[in-house]
Amino acid sequence: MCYVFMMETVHTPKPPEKYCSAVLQMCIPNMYLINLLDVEEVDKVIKEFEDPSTAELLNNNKVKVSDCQGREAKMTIWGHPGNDVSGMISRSEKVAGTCEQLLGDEVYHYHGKLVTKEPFTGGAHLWHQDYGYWYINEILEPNMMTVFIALDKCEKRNGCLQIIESSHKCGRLDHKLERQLTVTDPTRLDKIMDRFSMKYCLLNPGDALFFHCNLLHCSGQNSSAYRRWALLTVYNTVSNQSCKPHHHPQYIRLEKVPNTAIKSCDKFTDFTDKRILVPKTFDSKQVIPKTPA
Ligand SMILES: O=C(O)CCC(=O)C(=O)O
Repeated sequence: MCYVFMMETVHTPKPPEKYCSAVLQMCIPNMYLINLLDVEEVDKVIKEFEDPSTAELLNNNKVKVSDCQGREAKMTIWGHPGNDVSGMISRSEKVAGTCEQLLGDEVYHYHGKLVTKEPFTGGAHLWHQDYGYWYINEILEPNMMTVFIALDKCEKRNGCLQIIESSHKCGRLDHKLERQLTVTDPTRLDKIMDRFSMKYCLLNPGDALFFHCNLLHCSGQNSSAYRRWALLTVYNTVSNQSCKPHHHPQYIRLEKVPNTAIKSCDKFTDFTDKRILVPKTFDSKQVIPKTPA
């Protein structure tokens, strides 16, 4: 496994040593983790999401939001990692354990999602900081992060992630609601773009980007013939629970698993424990019944 820190371009075969959150915020602008998942692991999670019963469940619960460019951004969101293959990824040492090291505190699973951009129709995600959303949920500190895991090749033509390097150093920016999308104040965004560089995150399946919740990011539409799916998994720190109950879970101890649990997991259709967010109501308490194996 090879870690590449953008900017510093440090290649190291080992997971990073302990980083405190100040280091994450100030010194590690963005981090690519190349080959987070190997081919077998990627195939397993894709097999899970393409399984007809899982696909139906995911499709029936897709959150669809206008991208203000004539299409919709689509994703299925769940609260808990669960015991299926994707849950093992979110609970694994190489994902959750790395976030714990980077954030310098015990982490819990804040939510996970499958973001789907289908060929020719995939919608865009406008410029935002994830903390732009989570601030509204009354989470007081930006001590949170997202792991973006490419399940398909991510290229410019199919709407890869774009980031503004080091933009998390600007702190939390004002966001406004564009239909249902939370987007960064455009005047401030222009100024940030004059000073910081924008990068396209060109990723192979299994590559991942670990990024701070104040890092500005977006992604374009998919007008190509190539699907772009990504698994995103989000962590909050235990001392940073939200002040108000909302559609994402409060602290529940994350039962981490060894990395080998991804390959040994044989649960492809069991979403019982994941608590899928029901889009219309945003009522994550609704329990989706177990789908037949
Ligand atoms: O998957 C993408 O292209 C971006 C998703 C994203 O930024 C989000 O869900 O907050």
